[in-house]
Amino acid sequence: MRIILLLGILSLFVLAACTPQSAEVEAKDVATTNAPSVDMTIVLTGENFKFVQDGVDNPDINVQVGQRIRVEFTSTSGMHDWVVDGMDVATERVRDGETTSVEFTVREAGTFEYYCSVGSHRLQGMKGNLIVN
Ligand SMILES: [Cu+2]
Repeated sequence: MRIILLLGILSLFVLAACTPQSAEVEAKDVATTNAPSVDMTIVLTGENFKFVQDGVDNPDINVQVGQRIRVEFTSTSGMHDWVVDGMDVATERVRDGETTSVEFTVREAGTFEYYCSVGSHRLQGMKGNLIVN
């Protein structure tokens, strides 16, 4: 009887010592690894052969190093995409009425040409400048 009581008390100590506290830690880690929030959303349309933002053709787009940028791009006529020269950034190609988007974080200051990579659209003037300050 004494032995059984002793074992019972011992097992309580063992259980208390082994109770994990790692569940809370893991939950915090998950919360901090969510996708970064967007600092600026740029809405652009494309047509033959120019980009338009708020009625401005091939606008200068000004952003800052460190910003998370989202570009929402819609073709209003023809097949187009939006590509940034010198950055690993490009949307899918979309046709009339289709919308796509791309998100990226700006890493480097400078002036980068954005353009449409379909056919000879870039040569025909479908381009502008992404200016990073
Ligand atoms: Cu195009």
